[in-house]
Amino acid sequence: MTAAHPLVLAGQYGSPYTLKMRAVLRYRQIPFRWMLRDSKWDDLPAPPVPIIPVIAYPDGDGGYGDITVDSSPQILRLESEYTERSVVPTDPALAFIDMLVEDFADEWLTKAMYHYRWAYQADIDKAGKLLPISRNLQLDSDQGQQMYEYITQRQIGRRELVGSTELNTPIIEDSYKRVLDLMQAQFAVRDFFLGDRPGRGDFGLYGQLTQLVRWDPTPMAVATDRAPKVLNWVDRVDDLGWLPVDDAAGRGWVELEALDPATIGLLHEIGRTYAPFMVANAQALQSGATEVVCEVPSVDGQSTTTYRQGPFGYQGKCLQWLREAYAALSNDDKARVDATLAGTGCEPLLA
Ligand SMILES: N[C@@H](CCC(=O)N[C@@H](CS)C(=O)NCC(=O)O)C(=O)O
Repeated sequence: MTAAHPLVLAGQYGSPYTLKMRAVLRYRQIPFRWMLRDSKWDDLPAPPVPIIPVIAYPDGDGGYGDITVDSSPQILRLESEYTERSVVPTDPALAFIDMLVEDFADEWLTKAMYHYRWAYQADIDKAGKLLPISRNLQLDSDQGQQMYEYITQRQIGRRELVGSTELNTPIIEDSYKRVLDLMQAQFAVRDFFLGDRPGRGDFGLYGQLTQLVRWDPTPMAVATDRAPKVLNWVDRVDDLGWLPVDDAAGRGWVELEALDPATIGLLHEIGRTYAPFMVANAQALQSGATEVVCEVPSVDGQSTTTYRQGPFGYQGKCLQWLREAYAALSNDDKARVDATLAGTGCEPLLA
């Protein structure tokens, strides 16, 4: 693939997964052409599922070949095609932890992103005004108002689907604040969670945080007050094409047995929130229950709060992929992952 005929990344500025993939491509120095999805420049064939981001591969004949969606498989495909500046740690056990962090960001932290955007009036207003313009800068004010009504009503109506309800609000918002605190603490030690170079998990967190700390006013104010380093980190990760990386095997990654305290703290946060939710979700899908119900412990472990939402099929698949990745590890690496996750609350994910 040449710079003259590169990949196309199609998405939107208000989409966490789009900006996640743009940051991966930039960091990896992989040439790509940016395309605003659903704009007048968008000439892509329909993807397999109508979501963003879309990565389109050239067919070698001036047209489009493979049309892909879903950021984690997109990252893995790029790993198989380009070797330099990999985002997957060379140690398979550390790579598993990285996958877990990415999935937490994509499947749990995204609840905070959706919640803050569509639960608070200032955030609803901003998104309702800006999202339609991203597709068409020539939109007139009548069309803008119509789109505002359409988008805000549709998105607010979907809040419950991802668990953004009154009951779950303290759980979702506390988890967001906890992630901010852990990141603020981590950046006192180093720039990323698993080393001096970014992994999949960092890009997953970055994607959600582009919206939370840099776009939506309510969570941005929380972050500015609580974790200013996270705002600056998001600015940095937006384009890490300049970051020097030593590609010799294993260079730049931490030892699994010597994770930083805030990284361990993040694993505890994953075990406190995402783990009970993902396990209960898989059980609900299996039993055909209409509701996922789980208990989420408080950060100090002194009490629990009930979390409820409808079952989510895609997140059932995510847990299955995680379990398959664990099963594919050697016995020695499984034991190292087990030792790392012992006491974090993540254990039921692998049971
Ligand atoms: N698991 C997917 C999630 C992608 C996703 O949910 N994209 C959202 C926007 S950020 C979307 O396209 N939603 C449907 C829509 O906007 O119509 C990934 O990692 O890429």
